[in-house]
Amino acid sequence: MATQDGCIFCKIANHVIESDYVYEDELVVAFRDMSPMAPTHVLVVPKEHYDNIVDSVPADTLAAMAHAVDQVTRAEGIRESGFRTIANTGKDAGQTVMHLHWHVLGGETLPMALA
Ligand code: DGP
Repeated sequence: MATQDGCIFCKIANHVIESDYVYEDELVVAFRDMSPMAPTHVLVVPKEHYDNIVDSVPADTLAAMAHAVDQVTRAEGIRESGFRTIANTGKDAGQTVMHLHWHVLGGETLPMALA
């Protein structure tokens, strides 16, 4: 599993540092954002390190991330009411953690600008 020294999401995704996990499989974890911007605010994160969505992410990892979104939204009861999936990428988008992650937000009517 290729991880990057000093990367906080590598540590959380591989249980070097524990977090509030809501889903896990062989390739990805999902855990609650430490600064939630909605009643449900979960981060879907691959165990292997990729900087962002355009960092040659393998198809099986992207499929696992999509599957995790499906599982998390079912478990959180927001699948039918609706939710937003966001991948901030790079400086102009405000990406602060340089390890690929998708925000999953829901549980209320979401404002247009979030995360
Ligand atoms: P962004 O890079 O802007 O797409 O968002 C990164 C998000 O990660 C931000 O909402 C806060 C969250 N975050 C950063 N560090 C930690 C952490 O150590 N634990 C948890 N649970 N969330 C974190």
